[in-house]
Amino acid sequence: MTTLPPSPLPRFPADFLWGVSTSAQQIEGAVDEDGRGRTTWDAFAAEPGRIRDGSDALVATDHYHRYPEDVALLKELGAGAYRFSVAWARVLPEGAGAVNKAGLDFYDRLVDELCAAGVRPVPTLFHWDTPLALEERGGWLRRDTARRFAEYADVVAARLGDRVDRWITLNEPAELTLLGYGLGEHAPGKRLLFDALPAAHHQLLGHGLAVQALRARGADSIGIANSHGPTWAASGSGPDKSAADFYDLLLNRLFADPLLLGRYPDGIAEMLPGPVADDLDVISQRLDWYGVNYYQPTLVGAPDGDLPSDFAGIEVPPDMPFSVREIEGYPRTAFGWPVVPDALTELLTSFRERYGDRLPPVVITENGCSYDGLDDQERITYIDGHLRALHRAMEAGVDVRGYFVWSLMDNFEWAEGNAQRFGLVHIDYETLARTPKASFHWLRDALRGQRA
Ligand code: IFM
Repeated sequence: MTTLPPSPLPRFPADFLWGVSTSAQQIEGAVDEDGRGRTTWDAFAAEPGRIRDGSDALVATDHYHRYPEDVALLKELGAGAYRFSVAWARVLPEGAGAVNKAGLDFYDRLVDELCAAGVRPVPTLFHWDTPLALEERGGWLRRDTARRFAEYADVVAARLGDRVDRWITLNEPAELTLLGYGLGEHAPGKRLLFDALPAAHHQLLGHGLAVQALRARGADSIGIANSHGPTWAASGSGPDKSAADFYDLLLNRLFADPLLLGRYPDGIAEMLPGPVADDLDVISQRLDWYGVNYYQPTLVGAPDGDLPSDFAGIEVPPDMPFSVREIEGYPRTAFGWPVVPDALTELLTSFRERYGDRLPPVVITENGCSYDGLDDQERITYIDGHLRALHRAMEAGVDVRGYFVWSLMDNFEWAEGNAQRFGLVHIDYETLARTPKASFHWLRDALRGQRA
């Protein structure tokens, strides 16, 4: 069933970290078990019309109960590492205060199982599932949430730090800011447009405070998973170029500049709640590595009412100073996202140019695609193409240390529900049976080839 692409992959360094990723809300289920608190996504998914296919994440893939089977799949795949996320509300049901021992016990068991299978655990502390109790007090719009996040990081590190040596603080603060607080298409469903910016700053501050907390517990390999992609101007015209620059600022620089340069792009700091200068010292602490989630480039032009304008399938309000255009001439995933491996090389080499020595070693913390079916040849072509593109970036001098596929298994794809399937392993949502797809077998063989 597996059709290998024409030539073997180029060889990556022997110590390159090969992994796959998931997140708690998207796979765990068991939302009312063992004292877990409610999350913003529990509440959001329960609102009629929020999830495109009407599904929810109450059971998801039932990973909470089936994690031994999932770890066995990781072992069979030959993954060197597994990036999962810890659900804050399982550990601290109210987001702060009393620790739920049973919640921590789950991650303890998972980490033990991974270590026994020879798979390195790489936890992400926050992957969008804000405890509802904190959201009701203002969530990431409020500075206090950053402090609570650092306290939570300390609790998790105290319990897992003896077996975990690589940590990720946040996943994609850009998407939570834009989609969750800016456009209201994700939880917590707020449509604040540019008034969402404090949520970006407080997540970054939470990241910095969590780095301090983790280091105080002895962690020495800490990163963040930021989503980035090249922004292409729709034409060489001044208005299109300015619109593309603005979009690049929102998606890329707003989140990378404060972390890597210790400053916000011009004009942004004035729009943020203070004390921003002091916060920037915390935010820009040295990172051991920088996680990049890459999916696609974006073609951006000046606002134009006659052109289709969306962001990842979401309509962009007409008052935005840019319009997102269709990228023609490339294959598309089931989600409609253009498949452009070369843009990964472009992204990484442009980051190297922009940030120079301030850019720590890079790890691709997510890359993947949605396609249907078990014989997913398109996913094989996608991963193969992106690995070759990654290798070209390394040959061009970018220091890349690892690559994680999104995702180990099909899962709850946020506002899309169960309809978009990103997994190497197929989930039957009726029976919860796991079936490795052709891409799983292909990757297993490719990883064997790298180890040979
Ligand atoms: O499923 C998401 C993940 O949670 C964050 N990064 C993008 C993936 C695909 O949309």
